[in-house]
Amino acid sequence: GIVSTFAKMHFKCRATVVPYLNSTITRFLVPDDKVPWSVEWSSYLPVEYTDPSTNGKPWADSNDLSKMRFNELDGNVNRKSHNGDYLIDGNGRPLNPVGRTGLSGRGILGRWGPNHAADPIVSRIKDGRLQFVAIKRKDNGEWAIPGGMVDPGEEVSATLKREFGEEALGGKKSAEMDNIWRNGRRLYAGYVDDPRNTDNSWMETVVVNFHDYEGVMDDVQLEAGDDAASVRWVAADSNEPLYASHKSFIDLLCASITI
Ligand code: RP5
Repeated sequence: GIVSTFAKMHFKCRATVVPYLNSTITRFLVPDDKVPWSVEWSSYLPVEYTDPSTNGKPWADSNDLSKMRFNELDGNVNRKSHNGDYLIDGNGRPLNPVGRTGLSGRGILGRWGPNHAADPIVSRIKDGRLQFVAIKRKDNGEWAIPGGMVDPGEEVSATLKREFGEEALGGKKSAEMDNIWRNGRRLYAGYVDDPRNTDNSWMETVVVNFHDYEGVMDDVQLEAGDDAASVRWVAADSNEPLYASHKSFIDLLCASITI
């Protein structure tokens, strides 16, 4: 099925046509057959990169990995993967569960190992077509589901509402949205093929669909905010490219809703 396919191979985090986000770094080229760590590749020389601007940030790990409890809940930082236990290499660094990315280090991500996010898909049927709310990301200009990082100790259900509010409702409170948040359906939990992933840091997410059966969203004013440059309804069956693995998530949505 869709899930097992896209969580077993990655493409966007191997791209060499564009430099790594906010840098001039280009990844070491990794062909498809060399992605799995189980395939020996003695001449593999990933580029080492940890964005210096992340150092000392409250949301970022230090570079002393010796005290981090990988594959566990480490204080209030969740270092467990949705995909089961991940490996630790000879230098004590977590290994990307899908495989090589051509870049080692933490990149621009905050955590060594999994970086947990949540993606709310707010959907409706309008004029006979399934639509969902999408935002345009400020970091790379791509259209995306308005997801975001789970704060340490935060419940995923809270992250979903908070991120949608910040990015798609301009940070404004909306009483109508309470009806939407009542019925969530989990579509996916696991690895994301995010362009920021490295050999040692990667994105994971929980995708939850909130389908508007009652036309509640007709009275909700969408407004871009925070990390979003714009917001709009997008037809789920349009073939618009989306950020990271988001197109696969929308495919799961399409497969689960009858029009
Ligand atoms: C993606 O990055 C996830 O699917 C989620 O949409 C997003 C979270 O990162 P930020 O939007 O906070 O940068 O991998």
